[in-house]
Amino acid sequence: MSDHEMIDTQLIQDENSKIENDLSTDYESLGERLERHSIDIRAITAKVANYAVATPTWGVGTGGTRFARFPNPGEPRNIYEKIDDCSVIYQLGRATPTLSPHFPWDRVDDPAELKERADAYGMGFDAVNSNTFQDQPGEESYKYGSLTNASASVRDQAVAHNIECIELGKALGSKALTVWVGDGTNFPGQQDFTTSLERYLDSMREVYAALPDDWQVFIEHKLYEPAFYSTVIQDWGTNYICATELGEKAKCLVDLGHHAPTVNIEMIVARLIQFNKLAGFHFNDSKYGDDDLDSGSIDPFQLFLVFNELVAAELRDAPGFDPAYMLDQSHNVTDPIESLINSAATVQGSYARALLVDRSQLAGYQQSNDVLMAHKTLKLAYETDVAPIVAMARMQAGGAIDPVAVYRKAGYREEKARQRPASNIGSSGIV
Ligand code: LRH
Ligand code: MN
Repeated sequence: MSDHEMIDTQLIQDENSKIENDLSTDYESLGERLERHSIDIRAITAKVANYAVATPTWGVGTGGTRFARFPNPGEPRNIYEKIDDCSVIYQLGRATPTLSPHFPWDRVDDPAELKERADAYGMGFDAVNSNTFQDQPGEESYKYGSLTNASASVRDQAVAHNIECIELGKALGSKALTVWVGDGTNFPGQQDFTTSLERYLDSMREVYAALPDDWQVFIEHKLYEPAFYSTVIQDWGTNYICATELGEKAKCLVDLGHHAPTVNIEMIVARLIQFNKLAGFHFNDSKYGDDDLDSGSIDPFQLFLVFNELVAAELRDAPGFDPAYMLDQSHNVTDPIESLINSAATVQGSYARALLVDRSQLAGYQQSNDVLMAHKTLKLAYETDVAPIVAMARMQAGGAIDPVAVYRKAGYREEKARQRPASNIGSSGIV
């Protein structure tokens, strides 16, 4: 085992050899079935193998709510241990070669050290995330907002933080900054809607001006929380207006949990693609609010319908279509590593299913208003068990056919529990 692999590669090979024949049998029989629909399973597998989603560094710690957080044993205590844990997700699942860091949670004196640590695992950095939703010692408070705060000095502080994140991201090789602000109000009358958005745009124009030429800024909208009456960037419409106002380097990031339960998110995705403003995604799932549950765990059909729009855009080579894919989940009751391995595979599976849609047949039924057959064409792809494709892509990339089983067999969590003494039991909050 080299010092750059946390799981013994021999163990992965040994465990794969026990189930490889079953996988080949399942894969070949699925291949025959797809061939009857003139679909080449190997072409689909190659596309799935190239599909990547970033892990959130804040996702490998145990998540919590405002009521409590119940830390797992062997929690990562700093960004270096978080990168180690993310490398296990990549080594076993082979779908997550990049990390999305969050500052100041992941701030270190020399960001080059972080790059070195990730490089050693063959990993890189996706978008960096700023944080003007928590106060820092010795700084002005964001209690009444950050980029939209009535106080110019607080707004300047928030702008400076975002520019610092760009500098940290440059040192990591990142090419994008994600800006989510919790700014909003809890009472009607607390702030003027128009003034708040004007302040937001003025602040973001300064952040935008600091972007290197080859960078982008991802604006993340959210319906509510921490504000409970109004949120300045509350929906995709406001997000789109701001991204358009700022310029072509500004695009709209869709966090699946940031919409009211009944919202048609796949249609929002289609709109943002049509107008070349789709930045990418924070994948997770939810039933009520921003629950940050595992992707596809509550509404896998919605995730498939989102990928149906993405694959349609990919196949028609939609102008400027190059979304960033990231997970953004909070793991309150599972082992975060297991959840992230599983969620990355679930997202890959949604992509695989969307690739199986017979698009010329679908277009024909849509043109002839054969409603039922149009819907059945989508459902046929959705109801196809693509697990053999995702597992084959994983195995061929050197990963584990059954990554969670190998993770457990390796005893990684137990080993980390020995190495990493438990910290801050009983605290609350998402991280
Ligand atoms: C806000 C959000 C945002 C992150 C935070 C951890 O709810 O989705 O993307 O900064 O979670
Ligand atoms: Mn998010």
